[in-house]
Amino acid sequence: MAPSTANNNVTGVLFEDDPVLALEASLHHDHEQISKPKPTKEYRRELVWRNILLFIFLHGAALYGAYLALTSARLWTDIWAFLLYQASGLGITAGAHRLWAHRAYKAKWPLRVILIICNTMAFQNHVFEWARDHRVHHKYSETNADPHNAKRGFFFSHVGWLLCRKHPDVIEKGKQIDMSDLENDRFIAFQKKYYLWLMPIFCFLIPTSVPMYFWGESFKCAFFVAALFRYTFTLNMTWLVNSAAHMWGDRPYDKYINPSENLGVSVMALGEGFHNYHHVFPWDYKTAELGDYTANLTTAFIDFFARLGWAYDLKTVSMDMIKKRVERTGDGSHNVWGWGDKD
Ligand code: ST9
Ligand code: ZN
Ligand code: ZN
Repeated sequence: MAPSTANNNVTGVLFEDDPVLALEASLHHDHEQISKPKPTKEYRRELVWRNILLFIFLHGAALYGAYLALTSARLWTDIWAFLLYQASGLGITAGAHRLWAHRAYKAKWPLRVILIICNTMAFQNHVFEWARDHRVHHKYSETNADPHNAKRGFFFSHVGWLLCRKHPDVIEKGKQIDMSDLENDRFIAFQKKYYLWLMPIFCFLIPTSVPMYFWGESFKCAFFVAALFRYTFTLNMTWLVNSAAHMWGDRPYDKYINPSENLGVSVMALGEGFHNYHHVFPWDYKTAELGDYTANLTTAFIDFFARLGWAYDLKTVSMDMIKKRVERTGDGSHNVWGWGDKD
């Protein structure tokens, strides 16, 4: 199915049925005002030692897993770990992010089942929590209400935000986000209800059991390589979007915001590093201007299912609209068709 440009009107009524797009539209012209974090006197960072210890253990175990992957694991175990990284990554990018958080396209139930399984394999909290945090991130980007506010530094936006209590503004503003679409989604409700059962099965048990059962891998190699190393690696590739892609790269669409075009992050995060574009046009199912697949496996994945008819109503942005925005707020680095070249 051909991508539709029907929802590309930032100021029009076309967003009426989409809270996320409506929010983005209303924020579009107020970004500078919003992006200045106001210091809140009462806030004191409170560390969560349980998480700190768990993440230290996890990263230690992942390093050991990386060592085993290079020295004693079977080749098939390494391939299996790589495939799980891609599949669980798609559960985040095509699932939690583009489908559920942004509603950038629609998916028929078999695709939603695939995505919810892949998403559970990624263990990045259930989709409802992930999407709510992400909607707050877009609406209040780089303010105290942004869960991983990049103005608090690389470490905080990468992982630090998972190691301390949230700023009260995140919770206060988050409660005002319309989540009714996901509250009424039976797949999301099912995953949320049974997450503490489903997550260990899909993130750790199945990834460990398959290599042991099908090609006689040892428990040690299967668990440390395909479960712990693969999980931790995928987490870090995801977190790079919040840290690196909010700091380093060009800003061809809006030089007044920090999210940037970071090709390295895009390759590793399956197409999610074109972050300047994404923050300006969050409803585009490609999360990038171009439909190029080389650094955007997620777009290839969605296009494949669109051909099957399982993904439909793919939203994009018209060339004219992009061009106007590039000329108005871009940093001059946009050189596709020479648009960004300033006299
Ligand atoms: C993980 C998530 O890693 C990663 C997300 C990355 C996002 C990236 C986005 C970039 C774009 C996409 C790119 C994808 C690339 C993928 C590439 C793949 C290759 N609004 O949470 P609590 C309420 S997860 C409204 O305990 P604390 C909440 O409902 C890793 N309300 O806050 C609750 O209310 P009630 C694994 C909110 O105590 C109350 O507040 N998971 C909101 O401050 C308390 O909630 C973990 O490590 C909101 N936004 O604790 C778990 N938020 O009581 C980590 C909360 O009424 N999390 N509420 O139910 C935690 O342990 C805790 O959340 C905490 C904060 C310690 C961080
Ligand atoms: Zn962002
Ligand atoms: Zn987003």
